[in-house]
Amino acid sequence: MAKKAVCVLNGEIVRGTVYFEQADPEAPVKITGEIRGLDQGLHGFHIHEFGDNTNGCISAGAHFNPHCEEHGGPGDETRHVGDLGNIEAGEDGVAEVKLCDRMISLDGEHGILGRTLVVHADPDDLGQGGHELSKTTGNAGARLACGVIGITKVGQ
Ligand SMILES: [Cu+2]
Ligand SMILES: [Zn+2]
Repeated sequence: MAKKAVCVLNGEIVRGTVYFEQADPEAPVKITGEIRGLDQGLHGFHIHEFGDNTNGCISAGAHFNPHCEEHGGPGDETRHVGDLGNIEAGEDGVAEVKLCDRMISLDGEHGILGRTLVVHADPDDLGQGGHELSKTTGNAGARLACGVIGITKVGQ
């Protein structure tokens, strides 16, 4: 059965709403939505391990990584489950999110419900930047906005 989830991203300036939809547990997850208040360009976009925002986005912990892999890009075989790559904002500071991912799920071992979606200040180098943080965070910089992913009504 189809499952649907939503995340309301809240930051000082950056705000947005992102939807996740999965037709069945084996299907890819469609990710759609809109995020505003960004600088033009690429911004790292990840699922972080914990659905905890008690001290802001920092409490969400590291990238969701149940298999202890290195950080990578969404198309890489070696990646964190939570590595969704980048979103791109236009001149107006708005990023239209339209992604499809085969690694995350709304169920089971790769389930993202109850975890945190984070938008970063800088581009994610997808593990290729040669920076000391490339293989852990993609050197994507500060956490501009985040929100916990929750179950929502299907067909909404
Ligand atoms: Cu992140
Ligand atoms: Zn990662």
